[in-house]
Amino acid sequence: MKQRPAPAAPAVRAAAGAPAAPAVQAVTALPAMPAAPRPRTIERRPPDAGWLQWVAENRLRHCTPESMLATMTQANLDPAASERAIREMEHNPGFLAARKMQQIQTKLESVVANQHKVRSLDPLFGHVEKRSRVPLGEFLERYVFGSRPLVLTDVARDWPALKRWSPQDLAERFGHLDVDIQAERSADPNYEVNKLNHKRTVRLSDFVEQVLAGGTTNDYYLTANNEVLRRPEFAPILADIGTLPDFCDPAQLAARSSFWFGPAGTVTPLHHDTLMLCHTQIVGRKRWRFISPLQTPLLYNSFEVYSPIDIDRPDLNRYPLFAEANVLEVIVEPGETVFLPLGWWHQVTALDVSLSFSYSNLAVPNQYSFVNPTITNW
Ligand SMILES: O=C(O)CCC(=O)C(=O)O
Repeated sequence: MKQRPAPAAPAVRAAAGAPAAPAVQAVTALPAMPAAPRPRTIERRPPDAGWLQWVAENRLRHCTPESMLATMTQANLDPAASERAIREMEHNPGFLAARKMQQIQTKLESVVANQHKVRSLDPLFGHVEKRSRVPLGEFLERYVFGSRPLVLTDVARDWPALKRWSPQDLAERFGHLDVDIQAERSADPNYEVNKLNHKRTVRLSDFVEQVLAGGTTNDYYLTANNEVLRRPEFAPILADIGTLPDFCDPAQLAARSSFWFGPAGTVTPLHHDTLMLCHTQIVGRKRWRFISPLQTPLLYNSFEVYSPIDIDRPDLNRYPLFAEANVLEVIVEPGETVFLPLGWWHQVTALDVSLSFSYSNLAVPNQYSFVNPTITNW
């Protein structure tokens, strides 16, 4: 705002006929005064297109007209125009179409919620089983087709990787090679969604040193996106993988496996994959948290395969439905293998410096397409 100049000081004069007044010294220069604050006129704008969409969305979320009007008035919108916009929305053809589609979505949500209710009657629901020697037929029936996460304790027991792999071994055998890691994650709450911005190419020996010296942190992580196993220089890593479980196709291992390495404290945020996979812990432990795909409506998935919820610090004011989610939890030890059934949401935290290996070469159909939302301004 432009400052108005302070008004000039009036000249001081003695009134005619009045008793002589004591000599008054004329004030010639007063210090400049800031302009007096003018009473603020609040501009009451009518709701624009963005606000009309806001009205429609919040009405669909069952907000009351009164609460919406209060928010709009607080945001300095014209109360009469806001009240009219809220009232007229009830008859807007676009809004009425959205209401129809919402009914279909609500029906589907009630169908999956009921499926979840029945599944959670299983006395073993809520618990991630750890098992060895699971016969192929039972594995397929109970865990793959039955969609239950599982930890297999024996399938990797004889892998050379378990004896050989360590950060030092990585540095000795592959330290001269460059790898893509994710870095500077701590400064970005959306580091996984923005993973391409965090991609850095580093010398593996330097990264091993950083992990060993850096202590517990989520700042850097060599994740599945590194694609190192597609490079011939890293073939010895695959040679350390022993016999695969009988439900896997060994011919597809090189094309469908990934390697993970990072410090204690890495967190892979809540997301779902679009295929089933196994994830074998070679060094260190990880905490896996799982949520059934049947509870997807509680996870506010509005962008690709991600949920905005951090299971460690859920913001229940913003995401109240999450309070109803059943979170299954298991700590996976070196030598153990997680089986991740299709579509299960998971958040994974490394409890130690960790090396692990994941593979999706299941010998059953394992390519699924999910229709993902891409709403960035939810
Ligand atoms: O180990 C991790 O940090 C994440 C693992 C994961 O999300 C996966 O294998 O799909």
